[in-house]
Amino acid sequence: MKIARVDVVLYRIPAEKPRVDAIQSVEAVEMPVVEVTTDSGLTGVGFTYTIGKGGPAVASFIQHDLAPLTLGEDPLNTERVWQKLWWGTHWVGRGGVSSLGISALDIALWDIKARHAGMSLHQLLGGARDRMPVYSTDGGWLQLSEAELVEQSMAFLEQGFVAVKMKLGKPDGAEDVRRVRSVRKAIGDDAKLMADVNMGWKSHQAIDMARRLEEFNLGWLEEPCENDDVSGHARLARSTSIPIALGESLYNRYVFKEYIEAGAVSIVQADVGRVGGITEWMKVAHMAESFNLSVSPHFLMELHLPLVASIPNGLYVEYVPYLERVIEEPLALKDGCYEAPKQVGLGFTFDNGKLKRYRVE
Ligand code: SMN
Ligand code: MG
Repeated sequence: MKIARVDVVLYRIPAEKPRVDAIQSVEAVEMPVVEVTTDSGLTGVGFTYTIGKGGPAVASFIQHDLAPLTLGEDPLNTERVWQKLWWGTHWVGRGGVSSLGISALDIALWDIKARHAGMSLHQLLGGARDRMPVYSTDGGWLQLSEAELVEQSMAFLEQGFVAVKMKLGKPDGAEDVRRVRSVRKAIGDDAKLMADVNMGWKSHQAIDMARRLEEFNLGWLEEPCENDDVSGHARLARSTSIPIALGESLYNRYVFKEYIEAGAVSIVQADVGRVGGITEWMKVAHMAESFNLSVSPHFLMELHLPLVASIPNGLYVEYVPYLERVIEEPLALKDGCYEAPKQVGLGFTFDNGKLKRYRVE
């Protein structure tokens, strides 16, 4: 089997409600979607995403630079093709736009591999568990008033989500502490609560804030500082009992290795749309496993569900609905969990009718 054709289409899905964190407002998600067609007629779909900017650059990089490297290759040789893409564009690569582009293509190849095998991606990758617990981020955004934040956190727990996450990074740290205190008081001591700073703090500030947040029994403190600051996170991790979670802004396995080696991360949040696709995501997940660390992937719940359920060290799926509007069967929460999809392929299908209204020409 050989790759005969690669088509790329860019979509831009505007946010249906405000979502603000310490560094950005998620006004739209741009989604370059790749369809790979083989000479036997089998097709696979992959995609990546951006937070509203850079989508055209990623789509163009895929089309002009990455796609030609895949033509004529056997799509089942996912590792071989990944290496070709990585080394073929290393001069402008090793992260950012190129990692996003490689992710989209690599995901499409795994879709083909699963379809060729007649298997679900979840089982093809190991099928460690049948279902995964889901936490919600969607009631914790920074623009919410304290009263709205409390109300929405409670509402998501009442709906059955196993935990909730709230955003931190207000200009005044005392306000962050107040907001966490209010949420913790409202949801009770036993409910699981996480907090996400989206890289909003300097390292000394993070150490101070973590100390002030110790009493609230947070499940994790996410992306406290800029993601290039491995040693800052290591100092923070040594200073606090709150587990440090990060990975959504890391673009290859070597950076994860640095964090893990430095003892600077406890919850690994690799994002399959950014880290280089399923090939790289699985390497990161297994590396985390060998260090006895949990994996709780960032965003993209539809695709992360089969991935995180395929490994033994998966923790949660993150609920932030985006694809819900453009796929055929939205996920259904049951006893706080999503069931790992059994269908052949990635586990969900884009609804082209719904998708097309978001197409960028
Ligand atoms: C996040 C940021 C941007 C889009 C979706 C989600 C966030 C998270 O950092 O971890 O939920
Ligand atoms: Mg985050």
